[in-house]
Amino acid sequence: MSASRHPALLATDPELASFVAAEEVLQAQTLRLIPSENYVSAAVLEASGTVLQNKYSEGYPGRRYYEGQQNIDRVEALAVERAKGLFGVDHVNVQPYSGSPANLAVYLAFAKPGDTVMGMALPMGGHLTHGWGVSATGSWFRGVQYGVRADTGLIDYDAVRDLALAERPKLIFCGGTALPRTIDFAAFAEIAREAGSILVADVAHIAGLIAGGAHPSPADHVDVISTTTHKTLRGPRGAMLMCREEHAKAIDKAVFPGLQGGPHNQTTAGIAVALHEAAQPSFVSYAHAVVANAKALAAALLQKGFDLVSGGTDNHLILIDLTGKDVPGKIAAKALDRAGIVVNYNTVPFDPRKPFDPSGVRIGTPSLTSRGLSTEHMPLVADWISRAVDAAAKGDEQALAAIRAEVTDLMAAFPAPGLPLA
Ligand code: DSN
Repeated sequence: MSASRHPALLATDPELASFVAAEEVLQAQTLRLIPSENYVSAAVLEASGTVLQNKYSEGYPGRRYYEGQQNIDRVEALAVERAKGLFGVDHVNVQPYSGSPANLAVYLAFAKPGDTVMGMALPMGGHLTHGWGVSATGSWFRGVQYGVRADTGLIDYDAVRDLALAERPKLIFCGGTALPRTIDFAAFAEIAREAGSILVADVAHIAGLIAGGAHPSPADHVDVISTTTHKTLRGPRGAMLMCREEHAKAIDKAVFPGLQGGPHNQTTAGIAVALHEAAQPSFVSYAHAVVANAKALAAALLQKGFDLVSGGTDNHLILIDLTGKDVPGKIAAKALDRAGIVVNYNTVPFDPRKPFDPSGVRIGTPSLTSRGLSTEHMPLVADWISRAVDAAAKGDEQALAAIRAEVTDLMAAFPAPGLPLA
């Protein structure tokens, strides 16, 4: 593998080109289990690196503040139409730069500083932008937070309802970043209706599963759907806001001119391609395979004696609670990395440890499924994880190196989309 895949970059800036080439090798040779990551196709990569990069186009198709938008308008309109068809929604804005700005635009559209907003607590599996204290959303707004039950690890919808009725928040967010179970959008909708709140489904993690029919859709239940485009949806790093027609103006105005300037047109093009790919029958198979792999991996990990938050998974994500293994999440994650298995350390609900050194490890199956690994490989993946955690406990670097060699071997047999062959 060499940097000659990018000859102009290599000629102009060999140092930077060498970093990119090294990243290509790393992504090709490792088992990537971070549930918010994926491999985009070569087509998405190409679309994201086009001359659309050269354009400014503040405004929306047909209503721009710059001339020369003949082609840009068509690109953005195509992305919007594809998203509307795929997710069954009235209105889509494809301009948010990423998930956090998309969520901030929702606040701008519906709330005023100081208003009460409600979301899942970050350590319980929520997201920073759902009103958590260290985020602007938690300091400019009054965040009240719900969590999961200690005995089941599942969202306690009665407690969510009690909190919503007591606080009457302007906004309620459902969804998060470490939720291994199906979100009951209908239950949240009923609660939001009773509380008089705008309901926002942040489906960043599961958008691809929804598109592929492997997770229920929030489209009929919520006011706004917020999503990134680069996780299970397998597009470039960007975001979309989707809503019913009645909220279209408020959302568009909040994104531009409320929060952002010119959209990143090269990203919009990549999103359009990813949406086209996600509308194909093969993506339905992909989404279901992601879930099947996650369930098979969870079952294999349970057999190896791991504790999983909520006892398993319904989606693409597994949260391993390492409390019983006496290896904290960070030490395990770093050892797994040395073994060629890339994960992130994560808090578990009611974690006695601090977020920068928590008790859990978060894993997921979107990337390995994109490479074609199937349920038959999941016992081997669980075995590697188990051996690496044991090796971490013993400080056995040789064992980690041996796992890394096995991982590299298997990955060579499953080329990654968008990457050169190792
Ligand atoms: N950083 C993303 C994740 O890893 O889940 C959420 O924003």
